[in-house]
Amino acid sequence: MKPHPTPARKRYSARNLFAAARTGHSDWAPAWREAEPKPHYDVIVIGGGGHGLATAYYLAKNHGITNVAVLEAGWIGGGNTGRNTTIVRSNYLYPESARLYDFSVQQYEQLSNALNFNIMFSQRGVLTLAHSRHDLDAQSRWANAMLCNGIDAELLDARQVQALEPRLNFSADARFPILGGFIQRRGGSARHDAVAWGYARGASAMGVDIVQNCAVTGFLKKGNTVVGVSTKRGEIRADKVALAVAGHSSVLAGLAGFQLPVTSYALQAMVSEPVKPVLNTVTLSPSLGAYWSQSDKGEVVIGGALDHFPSYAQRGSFEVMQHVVAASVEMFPSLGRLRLLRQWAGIVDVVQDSSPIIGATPVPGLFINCGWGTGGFKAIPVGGWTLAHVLATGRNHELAEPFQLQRFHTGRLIDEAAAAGIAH
Ligand code: FAD
Ligand code: PYC
Repeated sequence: MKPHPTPARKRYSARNLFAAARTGHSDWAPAWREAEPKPHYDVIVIGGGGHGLATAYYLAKNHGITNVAVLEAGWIGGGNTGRNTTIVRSNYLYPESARLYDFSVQQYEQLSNALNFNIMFSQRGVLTLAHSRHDLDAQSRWANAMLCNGIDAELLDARQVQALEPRLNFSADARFPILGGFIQRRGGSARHDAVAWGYARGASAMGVDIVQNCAVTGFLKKGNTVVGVSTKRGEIRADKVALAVAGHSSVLAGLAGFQLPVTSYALQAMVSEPVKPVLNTVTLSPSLGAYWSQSDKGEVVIGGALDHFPSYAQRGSFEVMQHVVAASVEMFPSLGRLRLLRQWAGIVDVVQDSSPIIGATPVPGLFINCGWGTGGFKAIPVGGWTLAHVLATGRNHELAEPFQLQRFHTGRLIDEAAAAGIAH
């Protein structure tokens, strides 16, 4: 075979880029090893989304446990991690959530360095709009709670919001007038694929096996204890097994023999054709059920609320799409001239109090990270960190202690529905 030209000698015209795509990148080192499953591991993590990959990475990095496999039914990052709108923020209401999510934002602030992989973290500020007197009152309570929890928050009047986002609709006859809002300036967005790929590369370099196209179809048990999994590629044994399968948590829990307080819904998003920079922040209108940001490529990223019925179909309903597009044109009239490029959905697992579950399950040997609903991308570092901690030490990480499944027996729920960017 003719050797591939080295990048130094190669001319990158569109023609030879297409040629490279056809012939394969023979001079391009894969970022992680494509592993064959071994018969036994110390830990199996089911689900190669951000949370599963981060769990494997922190098992190796923080605890020196490298005999680990991540088993992914499809391709890594192909679930919600690669389908989300990448908002990162820690503007939650209760101290337990503030600690959890802000730890995650702090990890995001250093993640490109830690992984030596550019995750394109951009702290452009997360702006929440107020359209009524009640919105203003609720947001001042929200921002004050954040300040009490040591999280940055600034209340803004209408003039300050307009200075930040001049394309918002401030006309006198606007259907949803903007009276003000609040901003978390440390919030922003990151490149979703890069987060998955960065953790995968880091974990793989430390010895973790990443096995794609390996759906888990059942659990191997000794008595009631999980001692491994059956997969489409055979049985694999392990001392401990962890679930990080957003969208399918109740399905896998059912296979293992317990129930979760989880309902699964489709959540959709869409992007416009790319344009020059037009949006400065990540802007959310919880009252309208829509939000907007602009990707580094220039696409306007637009999202909305959950579909109103439980579903495992990875497509959003037209009804929600229509509502979100109408809200977008109302709030940013100039967006009305853009064409939509793509629309898609992911399946999110929603828990009654809109907070996650991280820790042991009722089945010995089996642990879980689930229930992030519409908001778990921002939590990938802390979800992985705390799940790795309980797998490695047998004790809950202090950040995860309030987020045990047990809370549905004790009644100590942490109701964050009002602080979810998009209510769930
Ligand atoms: P996933 O990335 O879904 O990974 C789970 C993996 O498990 C999948 O790859 C799946 O294939 C695999 N799996 C399932 N069953 C099996 C099996 N039997 N065997 C093996 N593997 C299996 N969050 C934010 O913080 N900010 C946002 O702006 C935001 N926007 C969103 C917008 C949309 C449209 C959607 C859908 C979600 C959004 N989220 C957001 C939520 C966020 O995407 C998720 O909470 C997060 O990605 C969950 O990560 P995960 O690793 O747990 O799950
Ligand atoms: O978690 O910030 C978030 C969010 C907004 C929209 C979807 N998720």
